[in-house]
Amino acid sequence: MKNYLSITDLGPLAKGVAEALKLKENPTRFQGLGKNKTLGLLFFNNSLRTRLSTQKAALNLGMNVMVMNFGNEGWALEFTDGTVMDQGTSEHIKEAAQVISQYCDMVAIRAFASLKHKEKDEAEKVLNGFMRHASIPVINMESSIRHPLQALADAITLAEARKTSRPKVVLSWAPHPKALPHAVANSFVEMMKLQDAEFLVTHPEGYELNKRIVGDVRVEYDQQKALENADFVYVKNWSSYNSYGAVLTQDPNWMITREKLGSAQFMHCLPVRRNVVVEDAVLDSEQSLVIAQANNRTYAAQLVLKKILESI
Ligand code: AN0
Ligand code: CP
Repeated sequence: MKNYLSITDLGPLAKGVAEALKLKENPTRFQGLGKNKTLGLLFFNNSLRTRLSTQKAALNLGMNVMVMNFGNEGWALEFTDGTVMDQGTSEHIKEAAQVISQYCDMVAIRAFASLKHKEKDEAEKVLNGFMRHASIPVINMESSIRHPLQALADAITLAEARKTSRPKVVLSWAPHPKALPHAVANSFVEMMKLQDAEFLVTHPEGYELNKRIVGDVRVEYDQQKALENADFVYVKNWSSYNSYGAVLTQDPNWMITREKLGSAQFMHCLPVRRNVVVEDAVLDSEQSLVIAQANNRTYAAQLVLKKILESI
């Protein structure tokens, strides 16, 4: 594998999940593979899990890691070709990507959607800028459209926690005071399309995700109906896609409660706002898989790094 931009870059998902679970059994087995190889982690946005789990994965493989926060520490980058750079930006992606390619053997990038301009976000200027101008493999640590390391960790968690061969999995929108990106929900949908499961999405009207990603996945606007007999409830807030970036409602009736969850297992990518998205009683119960999901981020990243190391 050369780059990891979406879950489909991995090849057969079940095989990848099985390999990640093997890595989890003995995380330092391939310590020699990453010797003298350097991973660069570039953050244009905040992170806890992605930053530490990807670093941990690299260390498990014997790699060196360099981390840079572009938000406030790097030069403001320009992404448009032919611009007269007499405004806010100090360095063009052309130079930055080539320079980083000399210091690192692969580069991982986090650059969220602005949620202001749909077309600009969907052009993925940061990720694609590095794809175009870097000469090393590129890994997506959450871009405007996708968060495939999260989706892979979620697939690993589902494989570990499933009690039936074809579980019912529901992706439910939940309220949040801020406008959040669509990437986690998009990648979860893309991953679930590769699973043998009964999968549906529930959200208030106006919160339809990108039709090109959802395709013919069932959408049920009645949350209670959607959650009936669910085995897994994956919860996430996202802002409106059609009214791009808008918070149309914060209706607390969409919060996940213990009563709504029933006997299902609860999933969330974290960070989560307690008693807004989901009540304490769920997060503090045995039915919550959120800590296991965060743990599996390490093995998801480790599988991705290993596959790229094997190709360079
Ligand atoms: C981000 C999001 O919703 O995409 C990151 C989640 C992994 N969450 C927040 O900004 C709270
Ligand atoms: N789930 C996730 O990506 O968390 P961070 O934003 O803390 O990296």
